[in-house]
Amino acid sequence: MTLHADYDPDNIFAKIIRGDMPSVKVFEDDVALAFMDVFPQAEGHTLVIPKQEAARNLLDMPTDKLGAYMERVQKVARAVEKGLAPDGIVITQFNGAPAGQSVFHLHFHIIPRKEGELLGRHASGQMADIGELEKLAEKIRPNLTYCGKLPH
Ligand code: DGP
Repeated sequence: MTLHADYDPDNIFAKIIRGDMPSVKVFEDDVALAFMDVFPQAEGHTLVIPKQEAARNLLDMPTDKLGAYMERVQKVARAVEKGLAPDGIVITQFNGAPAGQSVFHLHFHIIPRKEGELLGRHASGQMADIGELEKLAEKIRPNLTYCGKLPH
């Protein structure tokens, strides 16, 4: 059911796009916004959301808008890699509450992984310290300009 419900314009990520809710941003243009997850599953956990579309999930996203959005997902993932030098990166996305989705505005998770470190629980636990998120964002931001030209 949650796969095909109406888009709620007051979901938390829509508020972040409008500036009604604060976030620690790492990247923004007219297509996408990337910011630090406040319930990180690993240090540097970053979210990338489309800015113009009222898409609850990947299935809702207009196909012709997907390419430009995914380019931003890759761009941010490359900057996370350059900035934080993880051993691996999980890039994931959930569709519908039964699949694990808790915020119903399309987003990709970029989760840096370190060898031997356990992945934290999804969307739970203690809220991260904003100062610590800001320090991580500062390491990611400078790398965005070196991570591929965007054609759109
Ligand atoms: P999902 O369960 O896939 O819909 O992921 C939602 C993610 O969003 C989850 O990892 C926690 C994160 N999150 C929830 N509320 C906020 C918020 O207010 N700000 C930020 N930055 N992240 C949030």
